[in-house]
Amino acid sequence: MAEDALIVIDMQNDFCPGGALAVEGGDEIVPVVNRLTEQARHVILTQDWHPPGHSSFASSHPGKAPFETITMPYGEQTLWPDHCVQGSAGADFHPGLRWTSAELVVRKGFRTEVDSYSAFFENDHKTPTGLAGYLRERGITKLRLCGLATDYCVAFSALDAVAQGFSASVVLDACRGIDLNGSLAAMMERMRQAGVQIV
Ligand code: VGL
Ligand code: ZN
Repeated sequence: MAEDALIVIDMQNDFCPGGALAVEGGDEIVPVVNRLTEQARHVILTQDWHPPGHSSFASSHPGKAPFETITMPYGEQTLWPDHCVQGSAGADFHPGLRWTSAELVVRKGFRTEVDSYSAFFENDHKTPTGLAGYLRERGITKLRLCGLATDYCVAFSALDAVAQGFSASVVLDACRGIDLNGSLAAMMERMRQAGVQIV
């Protein structure tokens, strides 16, 4: 039987106001996400989980500042402030998030040399997280996505979901974006073109 799941992306302290890579209004969506979680049959969370000195941190590249771009062996990479360091309070889920019912937490970005926005593949678009196989084995075919940030981890997860043959809808009320150099409009358009439903 076809099953559906809610994928809650990176609802972590560092992406909320006061955090290292705060997304405006990131904390406002917590009650909305909690409501979706209550309604969902299956709940899966992702957790951005970087080792200290991760290659996506501007601090790992002398002379570079956060939000600049560098070329990595796998392509362009935006540099970020140090965030979601493994085991730090910033990497914890927002304290108001109700995630007891979650069946799986997918950690990503834990390899020093490659960043990972998507819940499915790292930014080399080759290294899988294992999520697609997990969902297939469990007969889950329909995904709803929410969380932070709309134009990075949520969008890349939704794009990979449809590319992997899942149906994907993004619940915009339960997302907030970073919007770096027009990234929000650009990623919304890419999602629409790819067949991601925006609700
Ligand atoms: C994210 C930038 C860096 C996200 C994660 O969750 O959207 N963005 N790491
Ligand atoms: Zn990150």
